[in-house]
Parts: sequence; structure tokens; C-alpha cells
Amino acid sequence: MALLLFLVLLPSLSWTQPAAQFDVCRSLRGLEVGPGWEFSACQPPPANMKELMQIRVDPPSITCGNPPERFCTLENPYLCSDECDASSPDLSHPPQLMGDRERAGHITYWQTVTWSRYPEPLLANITLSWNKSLEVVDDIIVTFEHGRPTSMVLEKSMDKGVTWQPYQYYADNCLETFSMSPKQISDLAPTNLTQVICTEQYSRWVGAREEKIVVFEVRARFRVFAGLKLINMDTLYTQMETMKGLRDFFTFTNLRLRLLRPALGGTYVQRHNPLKYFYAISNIDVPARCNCNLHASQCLLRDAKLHCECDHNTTGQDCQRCSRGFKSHSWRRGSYLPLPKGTANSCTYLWLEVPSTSSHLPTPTSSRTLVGSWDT
Ligand SMILES: [Ca+2]
Repeated sequence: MALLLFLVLLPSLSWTQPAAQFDVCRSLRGLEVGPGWEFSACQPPPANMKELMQIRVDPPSITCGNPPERFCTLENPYLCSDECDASSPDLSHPPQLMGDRERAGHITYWQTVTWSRYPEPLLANITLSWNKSLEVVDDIIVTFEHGRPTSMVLEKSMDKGVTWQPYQYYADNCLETFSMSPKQISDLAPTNLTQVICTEQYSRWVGAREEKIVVFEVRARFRVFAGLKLINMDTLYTQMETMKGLRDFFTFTNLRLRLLRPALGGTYVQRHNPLKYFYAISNIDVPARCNCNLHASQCLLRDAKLHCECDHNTTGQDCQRCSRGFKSHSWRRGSYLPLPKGTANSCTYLWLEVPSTSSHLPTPTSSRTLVGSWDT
């Protein structure tokens, strides 16, 4: 039985309001043109997809607590009273604590082993999977406890983890770490908005408590077209339809964080005290909506998997093909254009013109026959 996914709306997102024009696929037509449905492009509302992500950490042994381990703080390296122990509910830090709902004032986090193997790099991959094509609608925010990494890469996959591509590089020194000049979104022009950049904004040491978050800036990219307060969403929608690669840039099925070097506390690595170097993540926010190719206004959780509730005679997890018998035209994605209602690009019945076999029938001399062109 399909379970209705109660999408957790993000009321703080200004995106949700301007997007309302595409929240409904169909409406009743006015009586003057006859009763019936009027179709338009549509998309499901955004949700915080952290509630639905599968988290995998590689290598699995990188998670702390087996065997139990002590760790210190960067600010006070002689304060080493904390312990990670996988066998104790109070002292364990498993991966699911990156996506849990926290009670107010109680921070829960995943944590790695310490850098006892220095100078061998302390590497950890965190793969977030939804098994569904999603469209990010606001900033992806990763919250680090005990300091942000000195360098890391955010990657994405659009084919459920078969192939990967970089999304953004993060380092305290982009040139040295990745041979890239440091950039910010404000350095980008509308024509190169989909460029993969290296930013130094979230990697410099400013104190573990002062700055905890690493951001993939989606809102700043939208602002380039939609304005500072995201009021001109029509411009963004138009660009999504016309600018090559823009829509794909915001689409993914999986994300991967490759943690390459932990926080160092603003100085060189002090190898006599490796217990103060490790990664700890308390939360990963992924505000996104199901990608339904503008053919659905709802996304449901069925057998633990997200599915679009397809309209416009389409079917498939992403409404990516025509339903049975509705293939008179090849499948097309819906369109935001023309604004404000967009175009449904529905699949339609497959009719064939065949000659009439009855001599009694008056003109027209042909009848229309529905031909089942069954989709598989
Ligand atoms: Ca948490």
C-alpha cells in the first residue's frame, strides 16, 4: 500500500511561495468553453529530503567507537575527557545522527576515529542516496561539530551512483589543494552560473564553535536571475527552460561528501597529539523536491522508495514516459513556459485512421480506432 508522504514543507523558504503557480496540475475549465479539465505544468512542493536519505559512510571502520577511543578538542588539546564508544547508546556516534531530528538543545552527531595514522590522510566518504531524481531548491547545509574540514569535495550523481561529478570544492587554500583559483558565487555571471568552483569561504579556521556550517549555495545562484529577494522567479523559470544545462545543474539522485583533511585549529599538524583531529557532522539539510518532469504535483513514498504521482497520462518513477496507450506523440517534459501556467505536454491517446467496413455508414468514410501501444 502506498504510504502518503507527508512532505515537510519548509515555510522559511521564499521559494515555496513563487512556486505555487506550478503546484497544481489541473483545474476545472470555465463553463463558457465547456466542462472538463485544464492541464498545466506542475511539480511537487519542496521538502527537507534529509528525512528520507540513506546514509553510507566509507570506509565503515572510519566511524569512531570500535574500539572505544578518547578524543580532545582543538581549542584545548589537553582537554581529552570525551569518549566515543559504539557499544554505549550515550557515547556512540553512528552515521544516522547526521539526518536525525534533534530535540531542542540536544545536538547529536556522527564522528570519525582520530588521526592516529598521520601522515596517512584521514579520508571519509559520506554517500547520501534517495534512489530518485531530485531538484535542489535551497542551500544544502552541512553542520560540522568540532571544526570544519580544511578540505573537502561535494559531488553529485544523476544516475543513482553509477557516475559522479564534482559539485563544489572547499579548501582553506584552493590553489594549493585543488590547483583552482578561489571563487564565490558573486564572482559568477549568468552565463557561467553552472561552473563548478572552489571556495575558501567555509574552510578557514575561525574556531570550532564560531562557524560550523559548510554551504552549497543554491539560493545565491537563483538570485542571479530571480533578484535579491527571489521575487522574479519568472525569469528563473524562463532560464530553466532556455539555458542549456541549468536545470540539470540543480538535479541529482545522490550526493557524496569526500572529506579529505580535518580541521587543524589554524596551525600545522601537531603529530604528538592526533586525538584532536577528526570529523564530526551533526546535520545535513537538503531542501529539494522530487523531479517529476513537470508531470506531477505529489511525490509518495511507496515500498520505501519515492515515486511521482504522475498526471498528464505519464508514468514511471519520474513520469518519464507515456502511460499505456497514450503514445500518439513521443513523450515530452512539461514546460514552465508560457508563463504563468506553463504547458502540460500531456501524452495523448493513440488513434489510427482506418477505413470503414460498413456500407451503411454515411460519411465520414473512416472511423477512429484506439490502438493499444502498450508501454513496458
Ligand atoms: Ca543530528
